[in-house]
Amino acid sequence: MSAQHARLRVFSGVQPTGKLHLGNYVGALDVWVGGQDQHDNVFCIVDLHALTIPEAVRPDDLRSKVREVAGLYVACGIDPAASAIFVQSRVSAHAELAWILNCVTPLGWLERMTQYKAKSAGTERVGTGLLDYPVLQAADILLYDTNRVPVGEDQRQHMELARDIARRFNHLFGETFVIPDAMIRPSGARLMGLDDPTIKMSKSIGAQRAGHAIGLLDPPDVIQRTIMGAVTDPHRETRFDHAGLGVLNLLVIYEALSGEARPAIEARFEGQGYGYLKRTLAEVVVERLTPIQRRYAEIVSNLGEIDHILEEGAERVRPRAEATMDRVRRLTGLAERPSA
Ligand code: AQP
Repeated sequence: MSAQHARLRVFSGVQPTGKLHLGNYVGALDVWVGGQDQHDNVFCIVDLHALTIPEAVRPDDLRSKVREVAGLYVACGIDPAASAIFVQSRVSAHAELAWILNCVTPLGWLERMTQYKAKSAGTERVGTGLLDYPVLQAADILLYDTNRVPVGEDQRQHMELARDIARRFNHLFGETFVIPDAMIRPSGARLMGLDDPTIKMSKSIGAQRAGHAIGLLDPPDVIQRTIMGAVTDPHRETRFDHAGLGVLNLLVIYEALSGEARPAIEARFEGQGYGYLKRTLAEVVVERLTPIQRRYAEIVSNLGEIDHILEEGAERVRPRAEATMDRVRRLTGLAERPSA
């Protein structure tokens, strides 16, 4: 049976690819920080996932991105004393469990994943890793008896899959895995591109198009320019239920960062024009990101400290991962049963 722990176990991760953006912050990091004191936290930098599009991988960039993401975790408020922060590939149980879960996952389940369909569309050669990505993600989560997974809306389908895989394994081999729940904030779990509010703010598109995303490390003038250039519409509608997609996105970002209630936000921006909304939002974003950027600069001035945090985090989680693997190996016949 799964290990019991008094506080809910939370697991989540970010890929060390591209520039982390405001969507990653609002949809994920800020939620992690908000629940940090109540939960038993495991936060991973999922570098094995970054290999799923190998053409995009530059080995030196990957190494430095891992440290950048770790630095941003801490700068955003993840306390390494309260939460384990580690790199996925340093705990080999992730890859081992992914293989075993592959063997219980029907191919059709993976082919249905919308992210796989979107990322493989129009691509001549698709790596098996891209199809298999959600199984590795399920392994990441299930390895730690995770109860809650704080993620953005785009991960909802992968979370359902992780639950299905856990149930199927439990059915085939006996109760092993805790069935995890996604933790998705009611508003702000899917920030949209500022240059195109019909698509989600994304790292890969942000790398190709200035004006798409707000990077967590963007200087204030870039943040202001990006927000002032955001796509809106010819109306002057700033009510959440009536606004066009672009304006709604700005209102949702404002709501997530200001913490103000919707009626107060609507009253603040009513009849003011979009220029005022954008200027006010830019101020709020800069105000939130400036201290994060300051802390980040301090943290990365000591890369040895970041490496230490990551090593210590891996040491903390390895025994938990091994305990799960022990159960899995015994139940599947890969190891001896416990002696009676
Ligand atoms: N636009 C978003 N709004 C809210 N949450 C978001 N997340 C991603 N985009 C948004 C959440 O951030 C966490 C870490 O993201 P990731 O690195 O695993 O996800 P990602 O999908 O690779 O990020 P990108 O920027 O969108 O990459 P590409 O360009 O490859 O598609 C996750 O919890 C995610 O839900």
